Amino acid sequence: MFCYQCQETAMGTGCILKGVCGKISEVSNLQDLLLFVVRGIAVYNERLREAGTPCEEADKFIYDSLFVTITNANFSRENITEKIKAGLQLKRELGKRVAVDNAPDECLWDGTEEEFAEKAETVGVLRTADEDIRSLKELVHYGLKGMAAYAEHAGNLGYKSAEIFAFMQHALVQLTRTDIGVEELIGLTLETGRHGVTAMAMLDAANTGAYGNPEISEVNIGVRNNPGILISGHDLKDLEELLQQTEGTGVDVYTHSEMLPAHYYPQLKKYKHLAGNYGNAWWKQKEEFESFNGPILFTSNCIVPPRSNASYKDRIYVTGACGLDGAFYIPERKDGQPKDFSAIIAHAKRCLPPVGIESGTITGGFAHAQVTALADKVVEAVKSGAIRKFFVMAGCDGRMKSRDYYTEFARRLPADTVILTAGCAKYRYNKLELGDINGIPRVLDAGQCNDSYSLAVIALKLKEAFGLDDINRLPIVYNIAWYEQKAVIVLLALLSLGVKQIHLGPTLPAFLSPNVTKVLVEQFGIGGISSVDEDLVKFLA
Ligand code: FS2
Ligand code: SF4
Repeated sequence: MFCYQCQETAMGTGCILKGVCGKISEVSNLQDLLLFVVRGIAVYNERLREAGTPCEEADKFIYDSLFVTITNANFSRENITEKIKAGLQLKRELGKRVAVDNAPDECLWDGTEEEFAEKAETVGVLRTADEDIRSLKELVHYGLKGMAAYAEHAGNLGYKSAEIFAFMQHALVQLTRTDIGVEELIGLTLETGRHGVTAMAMLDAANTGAYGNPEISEVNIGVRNNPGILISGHDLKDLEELLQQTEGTGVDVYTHSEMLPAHYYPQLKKYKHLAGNYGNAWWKQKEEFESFNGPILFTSNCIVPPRSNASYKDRIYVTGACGLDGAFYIPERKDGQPKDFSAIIAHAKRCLPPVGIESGTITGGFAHAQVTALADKVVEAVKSGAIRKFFVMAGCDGRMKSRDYYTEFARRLPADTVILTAGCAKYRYNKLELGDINGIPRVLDAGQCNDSYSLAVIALKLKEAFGLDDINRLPIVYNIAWYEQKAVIVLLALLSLGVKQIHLGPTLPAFLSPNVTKVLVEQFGIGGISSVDEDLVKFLA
């Protein structure tokens, strides 16, 4: 195996024996093979699209498979093997419908399960010898994975975009090319960012269309005295159906990590048994799931494989793109019917109520509509000098000790600054008492990493309100934490909107070669972080 797609990659260079995330070598290789098959399907489907007859099943298979390979989504050998088999079958069918001249190996190769392991060894990241080409190809792949996650959640709410499917597949086709150069790949990277904005806007429309605009909300972080189900990941449709099916059963529903922003939506918070947010960011689950007592449902990435002696390992349910050997899989919707959550609900009834680990509330719900409603107040506070600067501290949290930087940075920001956040990075500081400025909380949580679009909209609205011609003239500093590939598409989206001087930490991606990093530094002013002391001086200057 060789995988360097996330921030926690081994030694800061690449996981080669086993993933720091827990992904075993065999699964990592199978994921590479799945991506290889997906690229072949994209080649065929692009031809079909040119002929005016794209295959919808291929559209779905492609984004679903990209999502499956995102960090912490799917650890199941069996599940990924089945996906490869289904992909090969789909590829055969597409091959009967359309001819491809000079077809790449991605189209030509076929094989049985016995042959998967050998082929997988040859189609991973290291298949590309040139480190800059490899770096850019992987950067695009990772951006597409993030985009696929957004497409999948939006798709579950009935929102689809032919433009996004066409671009995703076009990009995958370009990634099969062995003659593609650095310039072309840089162009493709920026194009990925542009389509990332479209995908994020679509997901925003899907979420707000289904559940209303997020509004300022107090979320309980304590527990009640009923059995509960803890739902993690990002899929709001799964949560809604779980809430509908648990209503009146005596089972409460709690959110973990990135499901927290569900509490901000009017059409979700109306459920009285949506009891609160339990615990912290994804990486703390090994301790927090022990004391939750009830079953846990993963709806998307954020899985940490449990230890062999974990008390909760028989209480794990997965659905959607998720996979974990030994976990109970809740099948997809069929014929317009909701998913069937009866097994997890029955399981919850046999469990004790959760043990409280915190008490009190946290406040969130500052997505673009809510902030726009407060715009006059915000603009006034900036004009009067009550707010000196905004710090976009969106992105991911993770296990590394170096991420204490973000808690310390937030704690030491002066009282006339406001943090704009989205993603699980917020757990580094959303329980600090940072106060407010004229009633505006100093931490404005727009939602999930999937809602980072809101931060872009807020910046564009502020630019308009201040009559500026350049988004970079706003008093906003970008100090973003990344971990996995959804943060990659957010970064590319921000670059495509013209945002410069983004600071990315706690470390720069291992997949950026020195030359590619140089381009990002020179063209976009991207930088890393240093110490809290140094950065406070630099960013406040
Ligand atoms: Fe957290 Fe980052 Fe889980 Fe998001 S690790 S913010 O992209 O997917 O949440
Ligand atoms: Fe390593 Fe991250 Fe890849 Fe997991 S996802 S194998 S931790 S680089």
